Amino acid sequence: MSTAAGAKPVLYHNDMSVCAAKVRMALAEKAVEYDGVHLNLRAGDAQKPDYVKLNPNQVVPTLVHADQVIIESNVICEYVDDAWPDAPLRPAAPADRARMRLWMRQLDEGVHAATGTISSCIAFRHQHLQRDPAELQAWLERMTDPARRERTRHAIELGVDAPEFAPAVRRFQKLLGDMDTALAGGAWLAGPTYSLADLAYAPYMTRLDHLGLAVLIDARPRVRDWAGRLFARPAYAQGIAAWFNPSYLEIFARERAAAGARVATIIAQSG
Ligand SMILES: N[C@@H](CCC(=O)N[C@@H](CS)C(=O)NCC(=O)O)C(=O)O
Repeated sequence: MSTAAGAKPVLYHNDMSVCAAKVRMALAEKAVEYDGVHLNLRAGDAQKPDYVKLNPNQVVPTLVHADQVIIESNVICEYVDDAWPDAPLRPAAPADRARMRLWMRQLDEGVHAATGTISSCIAFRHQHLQRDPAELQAWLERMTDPARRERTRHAIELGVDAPEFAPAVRRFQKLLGDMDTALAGGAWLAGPTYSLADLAYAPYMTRLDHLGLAVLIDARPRVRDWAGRLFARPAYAQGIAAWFNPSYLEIFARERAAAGARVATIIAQSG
């Protein structure tokens, strides 16, 4: 299949990165073969000069295909759909396609940052706290985005007491409420057809589950049913579930009960 679009692509990614998982699922939907370069984010691989030349934002994923470097997971997903057009992942109807883009855009406009916050506050902080403090400090200093540096620092130092934690949980409450409304009007987020909008949210729904926030999904039968259909796709197994890192699953399992109690309080308070 990959030969249809010429050269075999190279994906710079990370097993547990939600943005990278999204792109792996898109590639799996298209049965595109690729060479993967796995980055160890905790070791600062995304900050190394050779990688920064490809991705100046110091993040995964990056797709290199036919000498072209494509960054930003949503952009990469659309690129994949353009470069391997069989089995389209974008709706044909213009209004559905516009809705698809609005869903994807929300990820860039707050939902991804909220995911980083809840992931770091509940789980990833425990990985960071085991690092050499000077090395951790240097890693934070090298982050080019000051907002990301600030919220990461708070998450590591304060956990679920970080000022960003409750707003991040509330952002997910709003998101899932909006999903519930959308799914009342069609089987998939952008309308009657499965699209990049659905695929893009698959790793985020998984992260909620891993972090003990599945209650937000389970409280909404339409969202629960949609997530079930999403998780049942072979591309989900191939692009996402196959990459679960056992050491991360162990941290999620250890930390999510305490976090669940805090989340329940935040949900109760926001009524
Ligand atoms: N807007 C970017 C966000 C990418 C992003 O934040 N990636 C995270 C992993 S999900 C990352 O690489 N973080 C770098 C690090 O933790 O060092 C995209 O959609 O590609």
